[in-house]
Amino acid sequence: MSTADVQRDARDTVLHILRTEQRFVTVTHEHPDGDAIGSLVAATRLLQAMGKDVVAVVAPGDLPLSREYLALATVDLVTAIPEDLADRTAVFLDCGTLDRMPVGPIRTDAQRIVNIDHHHDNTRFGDVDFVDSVASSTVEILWGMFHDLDVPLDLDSAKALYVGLVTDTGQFMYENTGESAHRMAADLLHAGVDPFPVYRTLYEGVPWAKLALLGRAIERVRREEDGQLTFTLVRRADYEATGAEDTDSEGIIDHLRAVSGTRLAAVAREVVADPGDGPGVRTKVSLRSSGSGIDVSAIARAGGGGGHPQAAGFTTDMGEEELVQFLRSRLRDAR
Ligand SMILES: [Mn+2]
Repeated sequence: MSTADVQRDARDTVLHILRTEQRFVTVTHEHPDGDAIGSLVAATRLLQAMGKDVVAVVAPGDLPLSREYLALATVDLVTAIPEDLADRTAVFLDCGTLDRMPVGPIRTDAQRIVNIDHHHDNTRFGDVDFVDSVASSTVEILWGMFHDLDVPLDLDSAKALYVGLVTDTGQFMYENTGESAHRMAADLLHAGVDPFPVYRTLYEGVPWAKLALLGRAIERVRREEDGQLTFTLVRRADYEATGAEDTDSEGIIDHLRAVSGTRLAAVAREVVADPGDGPGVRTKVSLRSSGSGIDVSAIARAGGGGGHPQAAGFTTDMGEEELVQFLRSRLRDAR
């Protein structure tokens, strides 16, 4: 079978399961971004509209949602795993690997796993995997499913889909933005989404602490390999000094990526390790390519993570110097 046939088969199988099964649990990846929350909420609403019994589960550490996404919580997001998990189909959304889904028992104890995602390096961990790496976002796949399943788009679902679309396409600026993403946007506006308030909520109303954190990160930028690598490290001390939260580091990388000459942008930020990983601080590294042909997901995989060719990340115990040397050598190899 051709890849297109395999894709169509997987899609049909997923649609069949969504139509015929009655009980579901929906989940997404840890530290959910706009596409993760958007696809979780939209998938839950889609199933509810079809009369299904569906429980949307998030990790305790992921509630409350960050400020930008609070308005999307138009379904109950719970941290308790349903007791009848063994009778429920788990729908994983926007999860490239099982490791990214923090609610352990759902990986092992659900009746079956349906994996809906757009990461090209998705590990295909599901009983059914619908991975469409051409889609800009997981919400774009779900948008298609509303149409395939003849479920009318209500305003709250459209808003959830829109937030996922806007965030995963970098406001329609990344390379994953195609005709389909714009058609989807038009359809969501037709369903009643008002883009300006969404933009305001996502990108304005910026807490001062976030801008102060950006200032410290920019001050510490390093330009390596003749400016082809633009790197910064956000330390715990920066969060403490500014009063910023972990999620306030989002967006710093776009400033680095935009610098002339940059082929690889990297933001490392120190995070307090999960209790299960022992005491101490680990470093999360986000990578972006400037569209210059570097596959940053390959670099991320070499560091133990994953992602998309243009946007990826990994978590490491490397210190700053070791990390910069790692990125420099990977950048040289990518030439
Ligand atoms: Mn995504």
